[in-house]
Amino acid sequence: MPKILVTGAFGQIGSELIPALQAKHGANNVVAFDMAVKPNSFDVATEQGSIVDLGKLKEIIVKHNIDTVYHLVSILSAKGERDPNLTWQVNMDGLRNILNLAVEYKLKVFWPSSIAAFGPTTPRDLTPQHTVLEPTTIYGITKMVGEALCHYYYLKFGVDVRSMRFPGLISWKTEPGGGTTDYAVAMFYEAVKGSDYTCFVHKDTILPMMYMDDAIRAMIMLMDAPVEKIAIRTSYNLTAISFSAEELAIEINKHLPLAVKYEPDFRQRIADSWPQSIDDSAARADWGWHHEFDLQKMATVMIEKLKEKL
Ligand code: VAH
Repeated sequence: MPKILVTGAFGQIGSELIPALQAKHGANNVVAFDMAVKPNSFDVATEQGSIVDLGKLKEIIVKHNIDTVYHLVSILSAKGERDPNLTWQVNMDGLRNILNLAVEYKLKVFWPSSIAAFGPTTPRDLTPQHTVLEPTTIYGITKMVGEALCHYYYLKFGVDVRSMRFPGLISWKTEPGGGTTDYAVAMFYEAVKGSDYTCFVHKDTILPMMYMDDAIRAMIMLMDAPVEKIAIRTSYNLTAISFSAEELAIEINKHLPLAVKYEPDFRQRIADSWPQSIDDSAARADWGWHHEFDLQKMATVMIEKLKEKL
């Protein structure tokens, strides 16, 4: 059984990845690492600290005999624009710490990149696996450089680091924080609360999105794939569904009344710099990726789950 460390454990992805890893590998084989205090809803061994604290990370890896890391800590795109230096420090120094520890302790690493690694000069429709990476947000820059760094550590030190470029992730358990794609989650929350919603991107804004269950399955599939199937060591394109903000509002309206006003702010420019749809045929061919949630199925489950939660 692997002994797994999840960093950024109580964020949007971590809070769903932890129970999935515990179910697969045993509750005691997963250790959570986060700056935040463990929420009561989690039953998992927890270490609190900062991702830039190399000494602390080392201590945890030795103490728990860690051999696998899902490194999820990240400041997202919108929040990142408020403090580019901090974003660089957390996203880049954090990743470099994990990669250096991977060399020292022979760790297998998962690290999420994002479609934010792309920029306005990237082809926006069916964005190819190998294409222009000229991101215009600091978050996107940390993803672009992070991909190159993962590739480098694989080539130079043989680190088994695996990565995928996530689209916007939609989930009900823990809200995202500070991302540009957060509007898609917020729309569901407001609909279930019976409130109106003011959307910070234009109604015609189309972005690639994915339901969290698909994202969790993708991470576990990628990490389980035999090593010879992993041909890409920068980061795999990955996608599920693309829809506009208005198409999402219409879909939610089939279940619940929701009045949406569109008042684009600085996040519009970020959204406009990203692809609208992604070619993820390499992930499908190399390790069998396929998505299960389309817009209808995702909307139905999101509303059902949020009704229970709220
Ligand atoms: C963000 N959710 O909005 C992230 C994501 C594709 C976007 O990486 O910043």
